[in-house]
Amino acid sequence: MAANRFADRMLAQLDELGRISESPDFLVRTFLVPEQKQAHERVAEWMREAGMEVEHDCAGNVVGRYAGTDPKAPALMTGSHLDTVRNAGKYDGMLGVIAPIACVADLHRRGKRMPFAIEVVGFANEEGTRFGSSMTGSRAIAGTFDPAILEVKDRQGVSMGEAYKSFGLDPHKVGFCARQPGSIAAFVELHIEQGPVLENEGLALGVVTAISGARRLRVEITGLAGHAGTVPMGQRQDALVAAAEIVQFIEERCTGTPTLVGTVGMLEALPGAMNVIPGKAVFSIDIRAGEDDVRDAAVDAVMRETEMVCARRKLTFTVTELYKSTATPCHPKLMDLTEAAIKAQHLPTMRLPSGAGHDAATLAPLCPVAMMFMRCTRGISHNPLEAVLADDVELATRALLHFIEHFDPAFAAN
Ligand code: HGY
Ligand code: MN
Ligand code: MN
Repeated sequence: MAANRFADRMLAQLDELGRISESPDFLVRTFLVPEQKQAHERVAEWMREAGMEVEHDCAGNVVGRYAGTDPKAPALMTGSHLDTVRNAGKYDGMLGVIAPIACVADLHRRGKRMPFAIEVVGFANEEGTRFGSSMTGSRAIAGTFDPAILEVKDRQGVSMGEAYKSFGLDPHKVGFCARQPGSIAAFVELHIEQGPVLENEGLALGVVTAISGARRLRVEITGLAGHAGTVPMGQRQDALVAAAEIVQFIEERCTGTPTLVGTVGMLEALPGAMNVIPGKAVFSIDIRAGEDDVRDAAVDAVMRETEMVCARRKLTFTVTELYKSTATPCHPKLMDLTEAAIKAQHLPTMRLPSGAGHDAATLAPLCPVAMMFMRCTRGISHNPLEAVLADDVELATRALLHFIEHFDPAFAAN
């Protein structure tokens, strides 16, 4: 067991954040809700205690900055997201914010400054749980925020723009927190693997090679609501049965191709009564792959199938693309530094791709990126059973601190 410099306090902080939820029954902390403010303010306190200047930026991120000795040097940015899915675990995202705060606190305690500033970001809306559209906070910082997304509405019909106003932020200023190219030397993110590979290999930490690109769409199929008892089976325009055919097709089309995955996470039959033939079906599609062309070919196939099913059943449909990210490679020299940082903890390691999306991928247009994965128990995530080992948390934080203390902002040129 590694002596405990970091893990005990970090696990207590993660437990505390895990209790800040919109539901008393499970962890859910979405976007532009009071619980986001509560969590961000708590994180801001920990950032200040660690010697950082803190800002709640115009996109809703919380940003801590630990100045370096050379104010002209580009900063090293690190962090992850503070929002969650519904019925979430308490390490997905939050670990990657609490760990760098612990690293900076350690530098601060030693009175050490790096030649570059360190920025720790708690990103808003990485998951997209409330509006479907995700990565808002990191897109804003990367300078790729699309204001059209402000029109997207949540299940209550509240648009993201209105939610920004209710939260106390000006929706027209979300893009103002974009960083100047060259001002950030690199971004590194510590995150649980959310899969079983490290645990199966008996490894605590891994080096991420690339982050899969995802596409998220919302499909709305319209048929004809009718009486469940009187309309003969051959004369129905049942939107839900059509959706079911398409869901089945998605599984078939996405099975058997390495790194290609397809998921329907949300499906709603409307009007939603037991004795009414669904006149409308609304469902989500999430398709990802390590290569964009593999993913896009699958999306195209699903769209063709949707057209055929709806034509055959005399239904209409609309498709809204909510999110699209490209597959993102991590920078080779940052992968080497990540690997060296893990090996400095006297640990074996491996390199592996990320099937999950991360803020790191969104920041790639701004600067080179790296990710370090930490084992999670049975690879479970997006689930309250998400769990980690204290020893791994300790070793991951030490490795991240090693990365920070050995980082050279001019790495790409050397
Ligand atoms: O969906 C994802 O890959 C991430 O959890 N946002
Ligand atoms: Mn997640
Ligand atoms: Mn995550």
